[in-house]
Amino acid sequence: MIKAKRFPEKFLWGGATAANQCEGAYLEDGKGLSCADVLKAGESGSLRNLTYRKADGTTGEICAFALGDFPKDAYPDVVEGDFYPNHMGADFYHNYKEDIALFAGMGYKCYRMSIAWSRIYPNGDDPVPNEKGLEFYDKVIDELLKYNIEPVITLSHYEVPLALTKKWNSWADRRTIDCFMRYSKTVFERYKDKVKYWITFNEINSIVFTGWLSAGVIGAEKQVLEQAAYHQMVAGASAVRIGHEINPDFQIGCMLAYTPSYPYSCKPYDVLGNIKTQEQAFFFSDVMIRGYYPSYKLKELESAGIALRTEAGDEEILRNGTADYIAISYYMSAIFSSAGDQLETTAGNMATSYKNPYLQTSEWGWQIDPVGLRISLNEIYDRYQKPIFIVENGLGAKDEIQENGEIPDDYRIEYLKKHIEQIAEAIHTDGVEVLGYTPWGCIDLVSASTGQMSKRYGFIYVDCDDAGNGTFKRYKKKSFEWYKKVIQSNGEILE
Ligand code: BGP
Repeated sequence: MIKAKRFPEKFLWGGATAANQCEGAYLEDGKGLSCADVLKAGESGSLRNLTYRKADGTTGEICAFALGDFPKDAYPDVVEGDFYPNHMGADFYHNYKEDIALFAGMGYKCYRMSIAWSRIYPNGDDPVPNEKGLEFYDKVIDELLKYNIEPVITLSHYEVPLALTKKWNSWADRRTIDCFMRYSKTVFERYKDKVKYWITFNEINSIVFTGWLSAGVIGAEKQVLEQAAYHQMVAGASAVRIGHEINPDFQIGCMLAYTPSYPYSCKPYDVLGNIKTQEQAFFFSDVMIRGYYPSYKLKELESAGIALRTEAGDEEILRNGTADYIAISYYMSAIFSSAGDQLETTAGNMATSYKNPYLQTSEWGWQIDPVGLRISLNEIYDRYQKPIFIVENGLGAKDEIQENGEIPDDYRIEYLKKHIEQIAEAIHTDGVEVLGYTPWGCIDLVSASTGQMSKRYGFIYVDCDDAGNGTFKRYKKKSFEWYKKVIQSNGEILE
């Protein structure tokens, strides 16, 4: 039996989901459309398309991860007859009581979820919030608290109200900051005595790879995406300040999709290029933790001929709204090589990577690297000395129910065990402050990148296939009982 060291007393074990991927009920109780609602499933595991409608009524689709050629006279929209997996998700909206009871059955200390902005402000800029939307989250949060599960809430997880894209291309326009502030204030005030942990934007650095999922932005021009990222960071810092005014005990984090990058060789240009690659993610946390645009970013913008549109007072907002902790998702590591195309590539979270000969990959080509998680924790903690919350990690796999009803997902247990061992090392050997661990998709849900249900991450199986057929009944996988023991022993028993 592997015995890891016990984790800190208040370590937050739990699981993570996002509203757009698990709730379903995409138009129920006054919810508006969001940027996730126009995404179809990708063909056999490839990246997803979004659908659009042109002014003359004709419709079409385009890869949501490459919007450079988005037609000028079109807007993203739901097209009758097409199938949109997020419209049903895992139907958490109608099953939240049963699902939370299952989370409690595993002994969760926390549950990372997101609030769908489009349930609260269906058009993004409505003058008053949709009470029905708030009532749903009242019920979910109260249900969690009933079991002493601490809610950890992401304000914006790949789910911008679609109306804001139609109006002014969403985060590319400064007016979206005010809309986001109105929304944040509404939920901060509503839950000020019930929720302590908040995250502003899911994987804020993902805007580099997907302006659509991340920010509801059409276009691939650097100018547009840099401006949208700027607006999100000003909004994130404002949310931290307003949140602390509403409740000084709030812990408000920023979040990165963290993929540590290794130089392919000790060639100085591999090492230098690797540093520059890592700055693409660190730029976001540098702003949100240190409170200002770093010099390397200013130089990069200058040499790209980009002048951001800013307003007086922005610098102060960024300086005074630094985040309390850093949340990360961690799935894989990557490699930087100055040799370019001569190396074999593999798929990854948002971006392709060079293949690392020392690592295995998942069925979707993501490189499995538990030590990379320890490396990440060290790199981030060394840079900021702020607590880190691992709010996503996990293995997407095709689980099969056996005839006897069991779902033997030993590969997932193995994956998570190896990662937890490395977290223990980071805490006990390296002295990193880690707040908690919430494996991704703790109940099966729709994949963000491919739209598949069959890319499953959960401890709980949901009977639904890629075409939305199934009973939506919930089944415990083998990993369910395993994770329960991990939590019960506070990380000491990993077998
Ligand atoms: C992260 C997202 C999640 C989630 C996860 C797994 O980047 O924050 O929303 O989906 O990746 O990715 P996928 O669903 O594409 O397998």
